[in-house]
Amino acid sequence: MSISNDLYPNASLPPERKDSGVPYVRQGLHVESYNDFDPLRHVIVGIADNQHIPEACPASNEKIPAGSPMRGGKAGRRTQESIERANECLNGFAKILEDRNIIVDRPGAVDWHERITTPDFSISSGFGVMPPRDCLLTMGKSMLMAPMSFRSRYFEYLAYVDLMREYFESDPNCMIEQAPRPRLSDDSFRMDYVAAYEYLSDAETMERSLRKEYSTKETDILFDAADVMRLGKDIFVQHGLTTNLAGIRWIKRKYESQGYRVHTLSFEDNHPIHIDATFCPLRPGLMLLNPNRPLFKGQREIFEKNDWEIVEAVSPAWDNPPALCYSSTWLSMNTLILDHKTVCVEASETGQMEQFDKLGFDVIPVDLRDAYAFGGGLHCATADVWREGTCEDYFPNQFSGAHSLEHWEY
Ligand code: DAV
Repeated sequence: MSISNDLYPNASLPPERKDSGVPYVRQGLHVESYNDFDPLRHVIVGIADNQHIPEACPASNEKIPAGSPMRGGKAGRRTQESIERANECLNGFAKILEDRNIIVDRPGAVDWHERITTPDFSISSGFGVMPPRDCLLTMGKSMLMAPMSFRSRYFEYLAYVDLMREYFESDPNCMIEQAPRPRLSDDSFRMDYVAAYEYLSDAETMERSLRKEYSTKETDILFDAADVMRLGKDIFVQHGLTTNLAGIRWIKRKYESQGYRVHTLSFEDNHPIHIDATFCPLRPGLMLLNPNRPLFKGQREIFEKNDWEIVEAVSPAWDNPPALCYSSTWLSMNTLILDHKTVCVEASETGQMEQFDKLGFDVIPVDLRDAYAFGGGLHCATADVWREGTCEDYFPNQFSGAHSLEHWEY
């Protein structure tokens, strides 16, 4: 169906195509990235256009605080005013990157207002495409569209299909891929857990999380791309409410055959969702850890045995996230690293900026807080297309144990 440009003023237009439908080559386009810190050359920055708050679904329920209007009470289009303000932030961020000669693409337009119905479920609307990081996993010269575990995000990959088609035509060495599609039927979730969640205390949800029991079961192969942390040859995947063990096993089987080594990571966190406000690589040899979400026992070892330093992030500047926001205040540590000594940090996070300064980074403040509610921070709002650099071995000292999948199998 054709979509009014008025509703999607910031979306990229479909690429110019030959009569056959083949997109014209974009000269010089290059797809390649192995980590989050090598020099950034080309990136996708999300948009807030026509974003909706969908009805709660089994997977999102676990993340949305009990009593929040986002449980369904507020389902519908976000206010025009909040959409415009979020776009002002996102467009400002894109401009900062472009001024540094980084190529910026934006997602395409998809009608998020439409009800989503599959043979297995139905939900009031889609979500939007502010956080491309959740959906797109760039692994070397391939870009993979993740399965996703929120029902409202089932079709989110559609916003990237035209871009991916253009990348595929323009870089003869790149590959575009789609992970297995999940069903997300009621059988994919622990529905009793979903129902009980409303009434559980923080201590009870923590206990369940430590037992590694989440709303998502092992029925589908599930992962969000933002649960995957790329460090050259070594890939660390967080097991939590958006990524299950089948998802990790799929990632392992797919990428280990290409020479990567895939490890699991778990943190003491009530509702682990996406690793990028929990454990973030800053440059080779340096990690930033959320002090409220310690690593599970034994999981520091691989970092320590390979001379990586783990520093704890300072407290966020805010006591609460903005209204109607899915994420925690720890978006303070969700930054975009431009190279080994330059980092974009949200402009109100003064403590976090100071910490980066002390760690030897040049800090670029970026006004983004008013876009947080649309899907996250600076890292969430971007997806790598190209970073310079090659696939390095940062962990030559390998050992089996706490990071292997077998450790967590049940
Ligand atoms: O701390 O709420 C946010 C990550 C969003 N991608 C959090 C996790």
